[in-house]
Amino acid sequence: MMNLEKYLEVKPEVAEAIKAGKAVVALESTIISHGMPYPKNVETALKVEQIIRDYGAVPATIAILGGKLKVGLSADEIEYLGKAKEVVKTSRRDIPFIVAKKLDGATTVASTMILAALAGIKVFATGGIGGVHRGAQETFDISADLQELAHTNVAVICAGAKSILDIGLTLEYLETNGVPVVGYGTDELPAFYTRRSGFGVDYRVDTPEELAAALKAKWDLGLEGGLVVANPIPEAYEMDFDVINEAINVAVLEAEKQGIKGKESTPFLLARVKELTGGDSLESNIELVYNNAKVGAQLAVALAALK
Ligand code: PSU
Ligand code: MN
Repeated sequence: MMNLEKYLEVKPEVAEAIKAGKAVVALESTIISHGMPYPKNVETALKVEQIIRDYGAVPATIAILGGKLKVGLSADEIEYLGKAKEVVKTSRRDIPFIVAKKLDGATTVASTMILAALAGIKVFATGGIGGVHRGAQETFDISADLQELAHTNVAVICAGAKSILDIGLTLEYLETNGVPVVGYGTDELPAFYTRRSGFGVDYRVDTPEELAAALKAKWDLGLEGGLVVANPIPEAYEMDFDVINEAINVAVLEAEKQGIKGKESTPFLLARVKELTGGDSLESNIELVYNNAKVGAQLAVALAALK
């Protein structure tokens, strides 16, 4: 690609690891700026990086700072992102404008995948992906994350699909776009706060090595696109199915009444669900991200061993 250095700044530790074929895990920043409140967001982001190191991989938190595409942030930069008020939630369509205007952008799953792929990172761990929203038949609210998964070669480890989404339609959309949905140690798709959703996954894997072998085959064969690894929240942190779904139902109705749409929709729902559960959902959210960081690091290590 032409003149990539003009735009892209890869942290030296991350660049060296990529060059040496070592395990690297990408992390997103919308979860920091729009997904969790300060200071929990910063604490969580730093601990996620530590977990990835503990499991033998190098973390690369991704964001846009002053228009620079940053792959790998310092602790100070993470703190800055967690506090700053003017950080723009940045998906694929926003990248050119955030860059040209030299603004700060927090990357979503879609844009984190794009920057990870530009830098040569294959594994990305987060909490939840965007998807087909409830009522999308009317609103057309389908996250750009799903199209990115269709085209960009990065595996995304998440805790399944949140029921702020229409889980069934999200799975249909992924199927149409050739994106495998894999259960990590489960035959059932987890629903973020809960280990169960009532929906099955396409494939179950029980080890990072199995997953790495499938990814290698996918990309060796030129089957472009990503893969969703759905890793259930640890039992100890699981929420009560009815409590969380009641909160989500209330939040979805409020969003509809208040006419919340477009990119505001997901952050609104996340914040309301947190309020309605008295903060319980935030604790669960943090724990499932840690669990995904661990599996992400294990997968990155297994993939590196295959090369
Ligand atoms: N789901 C979560 N937490 C999050 C997000 C989703 O549980 O922080 C964020 C991710 O960055 C995801 C984005 O990529 O929301 C999706 O937003 P949208 O639906 O506007 O595409
Ligand atoms: Mn949307």
